[in-house]
Amino acid sequence: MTQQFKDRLTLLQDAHDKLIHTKNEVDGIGNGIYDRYKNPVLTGLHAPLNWRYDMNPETNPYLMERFGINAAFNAAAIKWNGKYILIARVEGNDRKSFFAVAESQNGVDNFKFWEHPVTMPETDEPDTNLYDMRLTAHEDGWIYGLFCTERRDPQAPQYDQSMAIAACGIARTKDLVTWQRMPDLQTNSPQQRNVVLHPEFVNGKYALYTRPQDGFISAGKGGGIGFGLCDSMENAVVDEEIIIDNKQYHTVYEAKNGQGPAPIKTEKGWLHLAHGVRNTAAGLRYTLYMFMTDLNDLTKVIYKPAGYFLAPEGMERVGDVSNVAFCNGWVKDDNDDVYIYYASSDTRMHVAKTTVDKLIDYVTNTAPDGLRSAVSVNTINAIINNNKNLHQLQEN
Ligand code: M1P
Repeated sequence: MTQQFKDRLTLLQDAHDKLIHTKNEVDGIGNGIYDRYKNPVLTGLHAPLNWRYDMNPETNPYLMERFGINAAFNAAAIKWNGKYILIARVEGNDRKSFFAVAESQNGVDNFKFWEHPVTMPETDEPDTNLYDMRLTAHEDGWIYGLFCTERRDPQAPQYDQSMAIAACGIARTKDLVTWQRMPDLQTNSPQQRNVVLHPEFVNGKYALYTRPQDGFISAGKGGGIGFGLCDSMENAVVDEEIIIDNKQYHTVYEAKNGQGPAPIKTEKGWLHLAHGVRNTAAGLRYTLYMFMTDLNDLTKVIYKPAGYFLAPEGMERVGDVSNVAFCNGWVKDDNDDVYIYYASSDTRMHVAKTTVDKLIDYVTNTAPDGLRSAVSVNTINAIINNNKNLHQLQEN
């Protein structure tokens, strides 16, 4: 082993060690709804060195990277054996995504990948690309991972190498290491992404949030967050999808939307976090928004604050697909703290921390979208006038 090799190895190891042991802290005064943290919790550079480098000086004398990791983003999340677990979409320089588990003791820093990425079994129709898992600890005793499986459209003409079909892949596990793969979800929609399993049975059936869509990117006649029931996850078929939260003109979910992680049950209703997409001259803009559904009727939205809950800010705005905030994982702790794991610009993972109480307050007390500028002005005026009255009361 040459001195050059040794020195380079030390530099690489020190930099990696420093990155994964950097302490995180709350960023600024925030908006009172949640606290953002300063550093990303997971990036491509968090990938272990021995995934990326052949450490043998004989076969890799320059200690050059043999497998580049481009990004780590859109992670599912769960609290597992007392640890905060992310199952990230890790993307190689070759543009193929795969899943990899990372864990942290406190949920905000020191996330460390497990030794190997997830080996996800394939169906008879191999996946070209896998991404955006949603984890659900279902009351049937299994942990399900639902994700997007993407394959080239078999109808695509030879000259078109971009036409793809997105479907919902389904796998389940008891230990997050060994996964049982089941057939992909069948629905009446030509494309499916952002499919999420509800954690409880509904009338003895599995309940799924779906996102019917006509094209790979464009929602077309589809779009909206759908809801459907199926008898079994071993051969999951949803015959009917009811749209519970539609796309809407001149909102942050004008072009399309999709359910984020599985909803959180509270005494007031089910808390949902979703992403909304609108088009701009600079391309699509993805932000997160929230709504609440009825405890007894999961298809009924009972609260929905106007606009976005979280939008990409600062460095979050830039990445492989800029201007994107995306969330498919959150953790509710036993003390009702909530860790929201969101990705920025298809590149890295962040955390924002809040509580169930704050989220209920936000969802139930923020005015809904009036869908017209004049209604927004009325909402601001109502706040101003209340504050004025409060001021006068305090003076008297
Ligand atoms: O690039 C932004 C996102 O685009 C897709 O999301 P959706 O179908 O909801 O618009 C997905 O490819 C997602 O992974 C990606 O973050």
